[in-house]
Amino acid sequence: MPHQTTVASHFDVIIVGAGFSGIYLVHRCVTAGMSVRCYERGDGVGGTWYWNRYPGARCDVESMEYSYGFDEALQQEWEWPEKYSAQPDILRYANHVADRFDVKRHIEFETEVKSAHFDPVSRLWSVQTDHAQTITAKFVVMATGCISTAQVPEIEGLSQFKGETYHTGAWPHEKVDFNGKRVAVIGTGSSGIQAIPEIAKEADHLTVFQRTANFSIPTRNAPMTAEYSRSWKEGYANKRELMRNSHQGNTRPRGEKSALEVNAEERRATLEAQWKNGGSGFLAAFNDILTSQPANDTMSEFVRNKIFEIVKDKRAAEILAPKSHPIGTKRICVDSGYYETFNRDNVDLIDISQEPIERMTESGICVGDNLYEFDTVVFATGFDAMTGTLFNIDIRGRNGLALKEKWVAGPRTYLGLMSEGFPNLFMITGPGSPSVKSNMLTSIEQHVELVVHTMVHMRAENFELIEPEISAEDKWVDHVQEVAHKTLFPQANSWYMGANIPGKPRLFMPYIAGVGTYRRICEEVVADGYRGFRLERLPSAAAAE
Ligand code: N01
Repeated sequence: MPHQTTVASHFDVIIVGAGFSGIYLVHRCVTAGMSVRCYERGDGVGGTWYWNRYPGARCDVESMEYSYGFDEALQQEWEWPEKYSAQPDILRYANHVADRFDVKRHIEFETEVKSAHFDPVSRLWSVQTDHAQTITAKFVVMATGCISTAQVPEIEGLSQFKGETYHTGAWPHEKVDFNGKRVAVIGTGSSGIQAIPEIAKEADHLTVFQRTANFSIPTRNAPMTAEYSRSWKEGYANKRELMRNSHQGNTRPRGEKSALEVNAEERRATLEAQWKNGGSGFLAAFNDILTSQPANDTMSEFVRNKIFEIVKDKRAAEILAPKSHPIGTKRICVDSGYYETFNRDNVDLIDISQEPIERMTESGICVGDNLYEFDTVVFATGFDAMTGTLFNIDIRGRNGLALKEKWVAGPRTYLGLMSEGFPNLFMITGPGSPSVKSNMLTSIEQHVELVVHTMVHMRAENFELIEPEISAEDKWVDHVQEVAHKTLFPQANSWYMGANIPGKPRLFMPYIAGVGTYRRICEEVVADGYRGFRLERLPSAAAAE
């Protein structure tokens, strides 16, 4: 992708990031007649799907749902090859959409935004990139994604390791060759669980280092059939509406019964049917899996038994069977042959829950007295989620206050959209919104449409600035926590809680009252004259009223 250089130095809107949020934002802003510039550190669009090219990378939301719904022709013409799409197909789709809506000419690729400072005198944001450009804009929209800052743990001696190292979230564009190699994978979250079966097929030997056992459900992926695709396309209008008003931004039915109100036989039959069906919808088999410990225990036990059925080596099965958290309270994983991989002769599993990786040497990884030697080490160690990417940019609002300082005890937003003290700075799927606890595409579309609607409204009404009132923000932050604490989620050391990053404040970041509920709250806020936001006109415009 050719690198473009900004000629103009002022725009109505600066967008940071050209993933699914950034692509749609550019399109909506341009359609609304705004001048817009988008900065993207990669050399192409796609965000998550641009960076996460590891073998086995695949979305766990069905493609018919994990796609834009804003344009009828687009959703009718696009053909997905599989039920759950692989990364290359999703990236192809992102490029198709960006080309179809002529978005790329508004994007400056291979350009990283380093800082964004609000100037209270000009009432503009001043944005600096790593190309030493300074650009001003009335609005800045952070379309930076929720899991976009890859986290490599600080392991003593890592830099001395002579072999190759990779992180799943920053995978090279060229194929990584594991043939004949002794490979280590550190981490067994969604990325590790997808990559491990693929790497095992190729590597001479694979050693998996597991700190926390995770629950994983078979995907049961299949090629898309014409009939299935047609059934979706004929009913898209209704289905999208259903998604927008659903709990998680998808069409998946939620179980109506408690796991405890049925007898053991019926419970097992329901879980067997869901297991056979596959996918993360497994969690929705009953309505109280994430709110009732006894209900959760029944499902956790069912999956543990499945692991014992699949994995032949009982010692490995014991290590793989999760016991440290209720099922679903860490992001549920989906896989294609994950547990089966541990039946292969060329795969070993090392439990590092009690004895962590001590250090790395030139040739490998030390745990206790053992040195394991490798040619390649793959870090599937996750991300500094939801706040990491925002903190990597020096964002300063009124009075020079840094976002990082304001959020020192955890993110503080109103509706996950804005933070007080940072006027005209929007976040797409920010902390405090359904974001990562929903179908991201549904939530992205809602936020993009809301943000653009707000900017258009401000233009029409001569408003210069918008910013949350501190009281509305405080109430929202409390509300997000209150909703989370009615569930089992806070029990797990998850990245939702910031627990995967040493020193990160522990609080539940996404809003989990449901996508439909959240949408209604936002609609009411807007209908009520942007309740909880302060809208300011220029002093001259206000005087003329
Ligand atoms: O990251 P993770 P991920 N020593 O944080 C371990 C989305 N996603 O990239 O659990 C040893 O979940 C860590 O151990 P522990 C999805 O939202 C979606 O896999 O912290 N181990 C854990 O096992 C997902 O949730 C899809 O004890 C260390 C692993 O590394 C999110 O991305 C596919 C360690 C990290 O797991 C992130 O998933 C892929 C250390 N020092 C990703 N540090 C789909 O749509 C960390 N770990 C299917």
